[in-house]
Amino acid sequence: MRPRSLRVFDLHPSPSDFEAEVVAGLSKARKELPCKYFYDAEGAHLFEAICATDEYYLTRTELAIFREHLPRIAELVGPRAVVIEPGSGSGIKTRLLLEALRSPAAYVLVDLSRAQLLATAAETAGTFPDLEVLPVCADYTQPFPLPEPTSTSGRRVLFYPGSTIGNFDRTEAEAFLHRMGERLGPGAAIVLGVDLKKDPAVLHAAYNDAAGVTARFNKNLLVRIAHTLNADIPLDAFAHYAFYEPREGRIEMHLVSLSDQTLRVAGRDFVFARGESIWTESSYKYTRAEVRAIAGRAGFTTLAELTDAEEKFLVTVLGVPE
Ligand code: AVJ
Repeated sequence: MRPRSLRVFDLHPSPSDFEAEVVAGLSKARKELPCKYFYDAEGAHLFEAICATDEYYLTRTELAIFREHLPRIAELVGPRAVVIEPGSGSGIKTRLLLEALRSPAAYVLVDLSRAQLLATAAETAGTFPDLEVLPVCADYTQPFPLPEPTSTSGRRVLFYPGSTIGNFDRTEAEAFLHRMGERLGPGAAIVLGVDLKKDPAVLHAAYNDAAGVTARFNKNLLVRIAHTLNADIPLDAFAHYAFYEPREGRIEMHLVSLSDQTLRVAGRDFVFARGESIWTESSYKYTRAEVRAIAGRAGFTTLAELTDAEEKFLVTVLGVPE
């Protein structure tokens, strides 16, 4: 098969953004790093490995919900949909959705990593010859262009699975949904995957798998900084530390310095005391009622709430009123 040429809408996110954000994060009194930078090639690979661990129930549970309820989702979305996916990951869930929909018109995928974006775009175009594939290389937490399909199309549907929304705090999550609703316009839909509040021991285990894959995923951020920002970081000088904070309803993931040490990153010195942490990620958990409330305040109506028997994970379909 001749590969179709794909036009990329490129906002050119650059390595200097990474450097500036790392320097800014490590300069704070409470050091932090943006979790969107976990996903270089190695990080994306480690994330796939996390999804396969026994402890990380999220991916497997969400996939089971999709497998069971896709006909319902497809019915709500309707024919000739334009599927928009911010942060296109490995693409398994997207493939399932595209297969279930009735003659989807276009697939707009938005990702920071150009290599992963192009790989997923090419693969999807190969699998769905009638689909217009429109890759956008951008940081989707910032304003990004929404390319229009050339063919006639139906509903716009934002596909945001995996509980990725959990990386926003609650205020940001609502603001993000609100922005997307305005952007997508009346009649649009969102298929949103959200991890639900549950026994903290289950949550704790999901971010502290016995094989240490999550620890490697977390530390890979330091590896990435060491490689791309010319830093010398002794990896065994930091510990992976993740815990559930029930009042905030979130997993916090940290890298904790095991000694007094100074890291030289991008020509600057960052001083760490023993026990000091870099906050690398939050994963907020919700109740069904909280999701409904946030969606409502963001201007959506809830069209469907799909969950597993144990209510571990929620897939909700939201609509922008016409
Ligand atoms: C991809 C952001 C949904 O927060 O559960 C997995 C990333 N971090 N293990 C999550 C992650 C640690 C994941 N998200």
